[in-house]
Amino acid sequence: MTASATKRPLIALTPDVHERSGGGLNGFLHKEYTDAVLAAGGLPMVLPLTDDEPALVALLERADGLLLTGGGDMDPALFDGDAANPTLKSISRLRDRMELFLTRRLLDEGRRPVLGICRGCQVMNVAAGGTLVLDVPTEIGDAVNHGDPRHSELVHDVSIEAGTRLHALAGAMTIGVNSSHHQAVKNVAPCLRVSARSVHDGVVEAVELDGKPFFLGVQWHPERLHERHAPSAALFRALVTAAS
Ligand SMILES: [Mn+2]
Repeated sequence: MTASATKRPLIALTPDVHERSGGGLNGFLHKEYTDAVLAAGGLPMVLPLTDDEPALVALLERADGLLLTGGGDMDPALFDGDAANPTLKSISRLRDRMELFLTRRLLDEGRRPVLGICRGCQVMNVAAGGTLVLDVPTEIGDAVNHGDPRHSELVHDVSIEAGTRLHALAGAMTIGVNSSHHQAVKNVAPCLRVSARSVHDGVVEAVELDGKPFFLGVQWHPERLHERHAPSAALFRALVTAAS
């Protein structure tokens, strides 16, 4: 039975943060994320930008799954990183608190699925006790350009680990991906495993939890590719199916 033949699962999405020029913050989300969830048969629900934990718990109770979206850097103090690193950008401690709370809650619950995209992949790793590369170009010599402005082009290859959930849903050992990140997973959290690496330089491009529940993060942007890139479409379908 397809997702649309029954009640369509409600997928909560975290908002990105925009600092207004006159002060204050906006929560917003690029349309590609909600379009990709709709195309996969889910109903997207963009969460308010808040760290009000009782409200987040109540919102999460309505949701069947969670999508952690892309955005700025996490505060390195969360994983003993160098807070003075000059490459850091767009840090929002409010967003960090919100997303770590939601992610840890579902990780502890162990029932509903979580998909992380770009920053979302990094949030999953930090939430579970891992660390991040603060800046791929300066910390990883001879890296390919992971900050490629051609956001909808397949700009580098990733090698997928056999036997992972990502391998099962991508249906290939090597796939091309887009890439607009300057950070990446460094030390993988104890409960997670690497499910893909950049072929050229070994940068971690996906992590996941072994077995159930569905808890998978990818470093690329499948929401910008899903209409014409089968492995990216499969990620959203897998999230919606796991939420059904
Ligand atoms: Mn990349």
